Amino acid sequence: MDEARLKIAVQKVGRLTEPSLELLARCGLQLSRGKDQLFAYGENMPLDVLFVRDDDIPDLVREDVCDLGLVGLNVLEERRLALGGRCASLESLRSLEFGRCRLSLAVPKEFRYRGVRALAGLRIATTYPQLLERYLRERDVAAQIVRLSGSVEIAPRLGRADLICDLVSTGSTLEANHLTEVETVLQSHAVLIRTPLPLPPPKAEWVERILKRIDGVQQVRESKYIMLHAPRAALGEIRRLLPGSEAPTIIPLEGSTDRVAVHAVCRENVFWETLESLKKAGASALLVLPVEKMLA
Ligand code: PRT
Ligand code: ZN
Repeated sequence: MDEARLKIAVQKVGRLTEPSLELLARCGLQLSRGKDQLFAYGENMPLDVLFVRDDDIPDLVREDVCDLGLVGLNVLEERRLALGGRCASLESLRSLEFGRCRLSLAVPKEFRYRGVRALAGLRIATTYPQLLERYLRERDVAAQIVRLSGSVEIAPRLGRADLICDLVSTGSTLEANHLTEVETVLQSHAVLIRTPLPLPPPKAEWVERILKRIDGVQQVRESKYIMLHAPRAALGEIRRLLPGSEAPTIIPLEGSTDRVAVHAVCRENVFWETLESLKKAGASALLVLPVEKMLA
C-alpha cells in the first residue's frame, strides 16, 4: 500500500456503511471498487477506504493501520474505556449527522421502575459493559452487569437478566420485545476519528481539506439560497425575517430606483411561513434554491 495515501476505515456491512460512503462521495471522493471488497481505491484523491467491522475501527486507527475512521461514538467510547488511558489520544475530529441512536436502559413492561438507585442488586444485560459500568459507578449503583455478545433484548425473557442496556433508535425493537426505555446512558452518532500519531505534511493537508469539505457538506444540508426583490425601505424588516443568514447581497434593479434584488444564504430551512412573511413585508419574485456546496 502507498504510504503517501490516507487510509480511512469504514464499516463493511451495516448501518454506517451507506451514510459513510455517501459522506465521502459528497466530499468529492470517487472510489474504484464496490463495497463488497475489503479495500477501495480513491481515484481522484489520495484517500483509500478499508472496509472492516465497526468494532475494529478504533483499534485500527489507534494502532495507525488507518489514518482516519468513521465509527459510532458508542463503539469509540466503549473501546476508550476498555483501554483506559492508553486510548486517550484517539482524537474525535468531527461529530457527524448520521448513525444517531442512544444507549438506554430498558425494563420489561411489567417491571415497576423506581429510578436508577433501585437497580442495586439486579442483573443488566448489555454488549456495552464499560459504558454501563461507568454509568452505574457515577450513580453509585451496585448492579450486576451481564456481558452478552448480541440479542440483548431477549435476555430478560430467557431469565438471564432483569433488564437491559442496549442501543435504541426508533424504539420498535424494544416495543416488539415488551421492553420500556427508562434511562439514557449515552447519546450517540457517528464520529470521524484520526490517528494519534502526527501525519507528514501532505497527508495532514489532505485531512484538513477533507475536514473543510465535511463541514461544508454538513452545513449545506439545511442551507438554502434565497433570492427576492424588495423595496429599499423594507430591507430592514426583510433582513430580520431571513432565517440564519449573514449579510445579504443587495443588487440594484435595472430601471428601478427604489426596488432592489436581495440574495442571501440561509443556514436554516426556509419554510412557507417565512416566504409568506417576506411577501407581506413587500418582497416579490421569491426564489429558494438548494445549496450544492459551501466552503467557508
Ligand atoms: O458487523 P459489525 O460489527 O460491523 O456491525 P454491528 O452489527 O455491530 O453494527 P450495526 O450495523 O448494527 O450498527 C453500527 C452502528 O450504527 C452502531 O454502533 C451505532 O453507532 C449505530 N446505530 C444507530 C445503531 C442503531 N442506530 C440501532 N438501532 N446500531 C444498532 N442498532 C440496533 C440496536 O442494537 C437494536 O438491536 O437496532 C436495534 C434497535 O433499533 P430500533 O430502531 O428498533 O430502536
Ligand atoms: Zn459491531
